[in-house]
Amino acid sequence: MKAASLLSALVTSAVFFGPALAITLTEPSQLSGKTYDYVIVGAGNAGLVIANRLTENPATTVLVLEAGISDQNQIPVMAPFLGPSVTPDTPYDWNYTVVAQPGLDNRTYPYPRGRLLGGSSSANYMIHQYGTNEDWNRVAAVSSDQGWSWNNMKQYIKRHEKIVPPSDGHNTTDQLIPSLHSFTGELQISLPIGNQTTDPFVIATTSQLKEFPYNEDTSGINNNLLGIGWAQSSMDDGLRASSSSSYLASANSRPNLTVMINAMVIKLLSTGSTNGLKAFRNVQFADARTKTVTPAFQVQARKEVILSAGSVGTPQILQLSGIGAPADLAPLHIPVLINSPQVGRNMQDHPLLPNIFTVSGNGSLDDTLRNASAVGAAISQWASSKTGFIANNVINQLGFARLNSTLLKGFTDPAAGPTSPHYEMIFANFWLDPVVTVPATGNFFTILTALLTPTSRGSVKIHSTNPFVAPLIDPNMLATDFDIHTITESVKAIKRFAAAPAWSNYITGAFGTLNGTTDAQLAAHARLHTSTVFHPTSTASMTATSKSPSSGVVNSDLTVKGAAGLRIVDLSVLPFIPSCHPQGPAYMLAERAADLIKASA
Ligand SMILES: Cc1cc2nc3c(=O)[nH]c(=O)nc-3n(C[C@H](O)[C@H](O)[C@H](O)COP(=O)(O)OP(=O)(O)OC[C@H]3O[C@@H](n4cnc5c(N)ncnc54)[C@H](O)[C@@H]3O)c2cc1C
Ligand SMILES: *[C@@H]1O[C@H](CO)[C@@H](O)[C@H](O)[C@H]1NC(C)=O
Ligand SMILES: *[C@@H]1O[C@H](CO)[C@@H](O)[C@H](O)[C@H]1NC(C)=O
Ligand SMILES: *[C@@H]1O[C@H](CO)[C@@H](O)[C@H](O)[C@H]1NC(C)=O
Ligand SMILES: *[C@@H]1O[C@H](CO)[C@@H](O)[C@H](O)[C@H]1NC(C)=O
Ligand SMILES: *[C@@H]1O[C@H](CO)[C@@H](O)[C@H](O)[C@H]1NC(C)=O
Ligand SMILES: *[C@@H]1O[C@H](CO)[C@@H](O)[C@H](O)[C@H]1NC(C)=O
Ligand SMILES: *[C@@H]1O[C@H](CO)[C@@H](O)[C@H](O)[C@H]1NC(C)=O
Ligand SMILES: *[C@@H]1O[C@H](CO)[C@@H](O)[C@H](O)[C@H]1NC(C)=O
Ligand SMILES: CC(=O)N[C@H]1CO[C@H](CO)[C@@H](O)[C@@H]1O
Repeated sequence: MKAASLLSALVTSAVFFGPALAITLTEPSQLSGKTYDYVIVGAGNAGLVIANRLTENPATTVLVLEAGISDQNQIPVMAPFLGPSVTPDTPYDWNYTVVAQPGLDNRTYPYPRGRLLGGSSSANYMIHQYGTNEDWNRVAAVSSDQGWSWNNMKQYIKRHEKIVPPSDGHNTTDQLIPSLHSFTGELQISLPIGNQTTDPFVIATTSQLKEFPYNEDTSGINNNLLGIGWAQSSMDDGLRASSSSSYLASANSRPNLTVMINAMVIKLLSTGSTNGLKAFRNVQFADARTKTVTPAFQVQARKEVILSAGSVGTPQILQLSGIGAPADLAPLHIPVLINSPQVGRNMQDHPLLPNIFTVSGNGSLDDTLRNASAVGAAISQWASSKTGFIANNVINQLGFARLNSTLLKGFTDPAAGPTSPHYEMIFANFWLDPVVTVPATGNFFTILTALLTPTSRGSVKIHSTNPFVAPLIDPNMLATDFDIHTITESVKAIKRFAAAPAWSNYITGAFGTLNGTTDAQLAAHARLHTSTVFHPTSTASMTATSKSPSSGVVNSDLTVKGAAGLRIVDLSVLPFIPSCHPQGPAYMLAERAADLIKASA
């Protein structure tokens, strides 16, 4: 979003101080040669959950190595509405770009990943959900481990979430089902400030059109993601809640937890063997600020190294360490220590398509967002009282839907089950396109659609032995007939939505190529404007423990197939992308992983 550059230019005018993270270390050389029970690579969404849970036991020592910077007092990171300004191409971002995408007319686009404490949970748009019971039951089926089934996983939601009141304190009856939720966990979740101009129109449409029913709780916790309702977000009283502001903040004073920023992990080193398996208990790292691998430092894990570097970083580190497909490693002369052909394969992501309508009047946020003094005033208001639109997320409602039987004809249904959605709709009271700049004039309403069940699979591959050279990232967007068909149907669906009586005095037209009327025109619109919801998964995919590395990278307990002393805990292990925003699943996965690690110690 290019409105983002305006926002980030203005944030320096405001001053705000969050809680201090007292024991975070900043000089990688401080640690060289040290030994810990566990070394976690990546202080991201999942990594900090593990760090917190393992150090609940005061006898367990944990080191977390993070390449990025601190999230401390970073206004764009803390202010909910500024979420879209945290990336791309900022000090908080890895600044990746995808390779040319044939399904998108060979376009490329930025591929943000958080590079700071909290990882992508500090850089994301904060929408919070848990997926469907069918999503989790499919993980259980693929891994032959009932521990991943919904019936077991739902306990981790109780431990994880802490529902808090919305920052405007409004009555949330019918916007969330309190009896299903937890008010005592680690991460604060709340409903938005509900006074956007378009809020009543979105809600009215759910009673005007049977196709778009109202959903009283969009988290998925009631086993129903279908329908449209109020977004739940990881925020509290006008501030972002991330794995850093929650799980790390509450563990940070423990002397047995050490967190090091500016530490770029180069590779894992083989350390002999355990039970006939190659062990990888040494981690080599460098000072990320130097962008060179010398001098290199080393630390050792007594028990395990836990890779939590995310769906891009984790396969990159595995490949650099000689764990991967021989065909990927041979051209770089990296010795194959574990032949694990699925490393970096099976990548999935949710394609995101901004569909923009022109609207009458000036009730959208566009005029305000174009006005530097108005935005500056709003940021100052937020900094002093945490009120105003900067205290809110960028969207208030979202919804989920399935293709019906007619539209599924000729395809094998790729959804996790018959009640899991195929696509999503996200409603924004302004021009919200992460790639295309807002025009200089005009007022807009955006309905972003996302394909939740892509059948395309992509890849992450290194093309240099230098860890500072970004890997080739190929999400392979809209590469199959099903994917282009479904995203095209999602556009037709939101055009039906926007034609409801509720919008008759508001929406004035379809902007740009959204004006298409034929399937071919709308498919062309999709290929021209689709990018990402930033949800890569599955690049170190889980299969049953009995299966060999030819089938997948990790066992059902997340240990790396063929290796000892090495586990992966981040979204790269999910065999299928969940049919929702995946930070909730990342937290659930990490909560169970912590139990698995404690049980095996
Ligand atoms: C812009 C954006 C918006 C998003 N919006 C939403 C949303 O609204 N809702 C939602 O549910 N999800 C959203 N997501 C997705 C979600 O945030 C991620 O899927 C999730 O946080 C990933 O968690 P993870 O633990 O797998 O990886 P991450 O949280 O990305 O953690 C990986 C960590 O490892 C570190 N690392 C990587 N390589 C190295 C290395 N070599 N050495 C040391 N450290 C390393 C990284 O810096 C990072 O801190 C969004 C993501 C982005 C980028
Ligand atoms: C990403 O780009 C920003 C802005 O140019 C820069 O400050 C930052 O250092 C870059 N990050 C990386 C990892 O190169
Ligand atoms: C995309 O690039 C490929 C390979 O260069 C080429 O064959 C193809 O025609 C291109 N497609 C489009 C739509 O330009
Ligand atoms: C919230 O609204 C509901 C339904 O209108 C009402 O029953 C309830 O009393 C209200 N709660 C408060 C605290 O006002
Ligand atoms: C929304 O409410 C806030 C106060 O909570 C107020 O400042 C703002 O003007 C309201 N916005 C609209 C569009 O009504
Ligand atoms: C919106 O339009 C009204 C009526 O034309 C005008 O009074 C008001 O100043 C406008 N607001 C903005 C933010 O442009
Ligand atoms: C910009 O916002 C300020 C209030 O902060 C207002 O006084 C001014 O009229 C606005 N400018 C325009 C062009 O709408
Ligand atoms: C499926 O949806 C399409 C588009 O709304 C509609 O034309 C068709 O009649 C529907 N089929 C069934 C079986 O409901
Ligand atoms: C639809 O929009 C495109 C892009 O703005 C434009 O080129 C085209 O002429 C429009 N078509 C119609 C029928 O208005
Ligand atoms: C091994 C180690 O450093 N353990 C420390 C962990 O933290 C507790 C306090 O929470 C200390 O008592 C331990 O000595």
